[in-house]
Amino acid sequence: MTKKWWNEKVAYQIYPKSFYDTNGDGIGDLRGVIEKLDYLKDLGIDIIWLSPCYRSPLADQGYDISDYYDIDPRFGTMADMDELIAEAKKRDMYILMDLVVNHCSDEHEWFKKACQDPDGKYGNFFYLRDKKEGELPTNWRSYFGGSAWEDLPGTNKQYLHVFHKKQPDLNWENPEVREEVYKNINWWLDKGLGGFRIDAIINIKKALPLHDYEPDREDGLSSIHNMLAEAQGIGEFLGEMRDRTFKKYDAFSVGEVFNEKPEEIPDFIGDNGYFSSMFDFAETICGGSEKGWYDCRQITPDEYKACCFGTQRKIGDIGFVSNIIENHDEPRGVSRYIPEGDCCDASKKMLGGLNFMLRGIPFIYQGQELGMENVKFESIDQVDDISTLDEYKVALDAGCTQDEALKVVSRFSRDNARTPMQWTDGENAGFTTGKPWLRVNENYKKINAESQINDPDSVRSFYKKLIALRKNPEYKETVVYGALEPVWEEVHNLMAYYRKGDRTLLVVGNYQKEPQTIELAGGYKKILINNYDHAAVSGNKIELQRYQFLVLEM
Ligand code: TEU
Ligand code: CA
Repeated sequence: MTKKWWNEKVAYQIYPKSFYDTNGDGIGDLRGVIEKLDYLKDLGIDIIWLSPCYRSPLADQGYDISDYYDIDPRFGTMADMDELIAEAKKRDMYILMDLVVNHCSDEHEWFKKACQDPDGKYGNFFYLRDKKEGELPTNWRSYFGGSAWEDLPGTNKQYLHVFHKKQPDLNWENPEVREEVYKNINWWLDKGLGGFRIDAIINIKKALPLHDYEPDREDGLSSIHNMLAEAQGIGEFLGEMRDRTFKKYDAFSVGEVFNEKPEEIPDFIGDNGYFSSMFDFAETICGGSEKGWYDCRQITPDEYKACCFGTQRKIGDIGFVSNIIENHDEPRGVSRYIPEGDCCDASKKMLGGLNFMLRGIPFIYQGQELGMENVKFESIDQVDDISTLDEYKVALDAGCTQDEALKVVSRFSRDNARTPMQWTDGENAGFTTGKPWLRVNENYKKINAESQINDPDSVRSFYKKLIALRKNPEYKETVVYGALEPVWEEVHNLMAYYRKGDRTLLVVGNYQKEPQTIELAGGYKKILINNYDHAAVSGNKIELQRYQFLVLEM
């Protein structure tokens, strides 16, 4: 594996709408990101991924772009963006934008022109089919519920949207569409962007000709996954995109890739892969169900471990995955992966440590470094996210009571991650002086940045230690590039692995509230990280306390 500039970095995801509001309109903005750059630098962050802030109707919170060359006024101006890139650069930091090109917004001019002249140039930018009474072009269910087909306004045609109806799919088979995408990427890279996170990219290749699949729910529709499983040849698009854009700039690209086959991993993230890296979603997928969130379950510590190790084995030293415990589409990692009732500073640090020390690039989602938790929703009216609203309906249709439906969607709601960042214990958690666009989590008095920054025992200080270890010249080679070898894999509620480079580190987490003893083969040199202030060592044995996490140098 050829070493690249981004291998050693630590990345942080910002959801701009909920990060920091500087003008009191209740919506986070780019000036807010600029103001908090020093906060991130102090934490040790190098790469910042911004969820979309392009011009957008925000039907899917910016994942529906109406102008790829503009900033939405709610987030600021292009001048703010330029300043952000420059200020980041001053601090040796890189900005990534979100590349959302499976679809655009129905308010994009391409789509408007397609409506005006569906048989003209822009009609071919989308998947359009003639409308037939009582019959849909295919029986696909969009990710956000209902048919993936919608009437093309003012015409006798329908258009495809695998996500929301305000997110028409772009036709990647059309070379003109691809040219437009590459032009846009290069325009941004010319501005000095570090690269992109690439949204929902697996969806750009459809199985052609479009056709029906076996219905998989009562609604008679079929999940998009069934179509994707059959689609062939996405590599041609992705390779072309790499060569025409990222490669020329040595830019960093991280793909939102879901259903890759093991033999395709070198194509995706090997040397000269389509992307620099891709996210590991094994943990987020585990426990899932095609029926809907109401049928999903929490995963156990042993399953969590199996997912992480499964990915590590699959990737080996082919390349670098990007490791996460949460993002803007997922509930908070600490609420999801720590058994109910056990969420506390020790367990939060353990989970953070186990994930952070995996081989790959660590991505921290805003507030994760504070141990931010899921929200307690009291009513469905408090929910903003389109996906959660759909899943609530799915749960009701499946026979759940309103209370049960609220409970299941609360567990998985994307809004858990989208509540405002908790900066202080003051009004609105210090996020805004106005009315926050989404309710602040009521636990902000207990969980906030201000109270953690100078507390050496805080979750944030613990993340700082993990980051500092990754950057420590003595350990960097091992923490970044060292091989990962699972150990005591079959031991229940214990997750442990070696990282072997020019040194050997043992990373171990007691993933339960009961103590648990491990026995080392030989001695160890020192304890590099500990989420407790001591370790109960006797001879070669260590009695790990409730959710204790250690990194030992062997
Ligand atoms: O997500 C793509 C995706 O496949 C899912 O994570 C999906 O959002 C989720 O299952 C719905 O609950 C990306 C973005 O991360 C997401 O925020 C966008 O909504 C989506 O693409 C469409 O752009
Ligand atoms: Ca604002």
